[in-house]
Amino acid sequence: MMTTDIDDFAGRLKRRENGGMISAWVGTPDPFLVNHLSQEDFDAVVLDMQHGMWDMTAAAQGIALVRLAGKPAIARIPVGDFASASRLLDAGASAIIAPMINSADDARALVKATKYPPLGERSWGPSLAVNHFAIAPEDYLQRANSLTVTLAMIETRPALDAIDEILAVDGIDGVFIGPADLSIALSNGARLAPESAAIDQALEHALTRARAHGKLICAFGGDGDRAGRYLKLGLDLVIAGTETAQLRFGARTAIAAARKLAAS
Ligand code: 3PY
Ligand code: MG
Repeated sequence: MMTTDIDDFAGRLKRRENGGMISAWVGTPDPFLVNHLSQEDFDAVVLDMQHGMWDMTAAAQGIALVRLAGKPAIARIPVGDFASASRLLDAGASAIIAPMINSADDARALVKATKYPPLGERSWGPSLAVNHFAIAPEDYLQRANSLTVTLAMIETRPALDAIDEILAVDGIDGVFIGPADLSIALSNGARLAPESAAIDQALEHALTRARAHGKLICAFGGDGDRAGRYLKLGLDLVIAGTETAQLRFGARTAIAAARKLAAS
């Protein structure tokens, strides 16, 4: 059976091909925007349904367009919305990022929705996924647990304290660090400081623990520099800013270049 880059997403992540992956991150619920970003040299595209405004129909269309570009689509679900995790996998998502997973119980609830037995209780109905993966339903059933990746977000104190228990849950493929929420939690609400020494320390600890469990570690980086530092540290998949940050950075850079040339 032929294996595409999308089918082998989990394997490519585990092998840390190309020094780790860089994914786009899109909150604006527009499949056409996803179509444009998918043409850039990203390894994957995240649709953010937690803080972005995606509904299920638009997300399913977005997933299709990412896949059309030959790349894996990842969806971040709203907090505790595990039912949507199953639906997004049914629509062909290659990975689910679940925010605020603070305990082994949270992690087990996530696995229940994202993995078929014996790992979980994902309900059968991969209507679009079987088309996207182009395999027979029986093959999809056998392979889905390893074709798709379940990532638990670590972004609170209880999550950091329970990171070993979370990583030990069968069916959790790895953790995804949320530096913004984690910085708010660690400062008890005093600061939004995703690029601080406290976050670096937490990240290094999480990296050590993830490796001890043989699992993946990913993180949100606010820009390219941050993403580069995370990759250098050894993370498996990183974000290099939101689509709106990248759009506005591009606009500012173009305006500044035009003004500079005009004034010279
Ligand atoms: C965080 O940094 O808290 C995130 O959830 C990344 O978007
Ligand atoms: Mg967060």
